[in-house]
Amino acid sequence: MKKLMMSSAAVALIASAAAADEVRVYNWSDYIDEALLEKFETETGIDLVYDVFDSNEVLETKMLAGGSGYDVVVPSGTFLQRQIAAGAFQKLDASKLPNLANMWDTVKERTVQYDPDNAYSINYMWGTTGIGVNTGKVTELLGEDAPVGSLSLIFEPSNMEKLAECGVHFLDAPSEMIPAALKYIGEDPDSHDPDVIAKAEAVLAGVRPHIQKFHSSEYINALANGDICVAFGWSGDILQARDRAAEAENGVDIAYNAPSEGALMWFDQMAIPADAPNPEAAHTFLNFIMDAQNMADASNYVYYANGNLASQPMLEEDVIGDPAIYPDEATLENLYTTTPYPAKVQRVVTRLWTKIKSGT
Ligand code: SPD
Repeated sequence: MKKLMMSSAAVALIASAAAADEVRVYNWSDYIDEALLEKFETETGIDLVYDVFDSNEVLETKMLAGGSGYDVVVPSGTFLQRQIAAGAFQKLDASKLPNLANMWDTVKERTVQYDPDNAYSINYMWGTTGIGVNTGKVTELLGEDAPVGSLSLIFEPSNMEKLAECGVHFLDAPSEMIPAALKYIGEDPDSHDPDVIAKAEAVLAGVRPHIQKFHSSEYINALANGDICVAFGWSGDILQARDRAAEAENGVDIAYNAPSEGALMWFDQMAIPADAPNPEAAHTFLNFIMDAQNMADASNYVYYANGNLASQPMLEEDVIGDPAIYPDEATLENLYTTTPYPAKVQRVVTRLWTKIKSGT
């Protein structure tokens, strides 16, 4: 058998030829219609490798370590801000993104707080963090007056003690759960003061025995199948659970509520890692996603709002007309945003979260 010997220059040439035909995307799970991924490959001839995650913390570890091998990733704004500061991303080349013209100033004006001038990122979708309930089961256990739209449903031990019978999931996301616990006790959800953050520990510890699981994606099917009755999770995911249950005709009725005390509003931003193997194809992917029809198809499928104004005429009425997805002015006023924890505070948060999860 003949052995093929290649110079390192030849190996590099072959590797770059492969990269020219491939784009590697790392996005949140349950966040796109797979038909769009096929459409991208057909329209552009570029092979798409599409991997998913369900945690900003997991994505951040990869971004800060470098060498992820991804061309496009989708951190939420607060995490993006910290990663830009660490040099994890490259600036976008607007000349390769004609569909930037489709983007919505109202969202761009909000995302500049994380990415000044929106120089490194484009909004993919945005939403809120709130309460998903199986209406029938929660009413059965807590009565008609169950506080389904209040954080007291999940942070008041006497409620949680009863709900434990039918199953409660919390996000495995300290950057979401700590602000919510602080909001519940009237503290600033964006506090970076370790003494204030410690107060969230008491709230979370008080209900810890009644939480079945900390997980950031399993709750969609668990709610839809009736395996759990409450999840504190992301708006569109809970609305997807509602639809999966309706399609299954299993008698499970799921509803989403942004907490009346105030809900976290977040923005998931598409960005190109500084060391992306194929930035050219990354720009092609971003421009494809920003097409108005493509973005409308994505939102119609996953029930999240997007930052693309031109897509709005193509949105289904149960998306653009649902204030849980496109909040009205009154709801908007009751939403808060957060800023990245500095490294020292992040360590406090990580320790607290490990302790809460382990239940010690
Ligand atoms: N299944 C898609 C979920 C997207 C959630 N984005 C995370 C927001 C974090 N603040």
